[in-house]
Amino acid sequence: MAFPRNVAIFLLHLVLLPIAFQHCNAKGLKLDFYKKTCPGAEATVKHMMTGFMSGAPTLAASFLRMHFHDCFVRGCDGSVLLNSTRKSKSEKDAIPNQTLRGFQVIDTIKSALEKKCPGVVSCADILALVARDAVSLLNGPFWIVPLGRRDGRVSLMNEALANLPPPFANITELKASFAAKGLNTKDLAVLSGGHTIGNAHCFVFSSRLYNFTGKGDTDPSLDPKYIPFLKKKCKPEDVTTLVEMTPGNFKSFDEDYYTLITKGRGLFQSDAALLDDRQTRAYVKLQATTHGSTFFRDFAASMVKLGKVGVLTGKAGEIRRHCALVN
Ligand code: HEM
Ligand SMILES: *[C@@H]1O[C@H](CO)[C@@H](O)[C@H](O)[C@H]1NC(C)=O
Ligand SMILES: *[C@@H]1O[C@H](CO)[C@@H](O)[C@H](O)[C@H]1NC(C)=O
Ligand SMILES: *[C@@H]1O[C@H](CO)[C@@H](O)[C@H](O)[C@H]1NC(C)=O
Ligand SMILES: CC(=O)N[C@H]1CO[C@H](CO)[C@@H](O)[C@@H]1O
Repeated sequence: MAFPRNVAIFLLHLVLLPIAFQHCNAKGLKLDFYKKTCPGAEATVKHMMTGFMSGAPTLAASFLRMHFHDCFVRGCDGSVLLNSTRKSKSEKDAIPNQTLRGFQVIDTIKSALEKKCPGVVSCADILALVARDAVSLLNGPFWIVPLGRRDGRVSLMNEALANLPPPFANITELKASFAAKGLNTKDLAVLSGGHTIGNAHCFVFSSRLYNFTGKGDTDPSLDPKYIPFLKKKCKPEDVTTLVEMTPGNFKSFDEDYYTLITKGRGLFQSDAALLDDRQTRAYVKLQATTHGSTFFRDFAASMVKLGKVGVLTGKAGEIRRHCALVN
């Protein structure tokens, strides 16, 4: 008697599971999510971003990185924007986040949208739009952002440390870190190209210059001709100086990141590591030798994928009134 019933349940699962998964994949995000509830929301973000970017163009890089950090910790749920409370330290207080900038800009855009349509547009969606606008305003690619993310209520410092790959990660660790978010090896090669804009602090990579294996040595994978340039900028104990990711060109979104990597001039070990895997190396070489023939298209596609990682939709989470505080 039990046998056919188990079989029936098993078969039911076979039929229902793929449907459930399809639903999960779509995640309930939609292209015109705010069309009725907050028309013009996207245009407002774009308009305000254009203003902010003309005053402080270096913030663009921080917004792109912020969206990445948001999505890798608890999914793209705005958790990176929450302040610590008396009881618990939030993601903002984790080491990788100490260098994020521009939170006030997000708060300003949020208050404008709250005036326009209170309690409707999530902080997680604002961040996804701001990252897109930041890249396209630096003459990078444009992509359509599926919307409808809701905001999480939890943000934990230790989860940021556990989920964000460190700059000294090797290729195996990087691939595993991306795979854990449903992103493949190509996404890793493509999204690492985000390092075509912005700056890094000397302390992030200075061990590669001064003490790579604890013997006062340099990283052999770093172009020896590049080392004097970096040493001149970064003294051993420097904790404040910024170095351009792609010197001379860090404000333009283009394929020069890949060209530098082929020359052994990636700033972090995680950048150089892209040469240690057949697939990522092939991607780096392709973009370097074809002036980024597919980079923009690929970046747009991988950003849309990144923006869907672990999103809250429907009735999950909330729409925060202030991006730094849960309701
Ligand atoms: C693959 C693993 C990655 C590692 C290990 C990594 C690590 C880092 C580190 C350590 C910094 C320097 C922060 C500082 O010193 O201020 C940085 C900067 C940056 N990262 Fe990444 N990152 C990774 C992937 C990504 C991805 C996927 C994106 C976006 C698509 C991204 C975008 C950026 C940007 C734009 C900056 C410059 C930020 C600024 O100028 O303020 N990174 N990254
Ligand atoms: C969040 O924290 C920042 C930095 O500590 C502070 O400037 C800001 O006022 C806080 N925001 C809120 C809404 O409490
Ligand atoms: C990468 O790092 C992990 C852990 O730190 C180590 O076990 C592994 O051997 C390394 N892989 C490579 C390819 O270097
Ligand atoms: C280099 O690293 C080793 C091991 O971590 C440490 O003992 C040594 O003091 C470092 N040297 C310098 C010059 O920082
Ligand atoms: C932007 C931000 O909130 N940065 C914080 C990162 O963490 C340190 C302490 O660990 C804080 O002092 C910063 O304010």
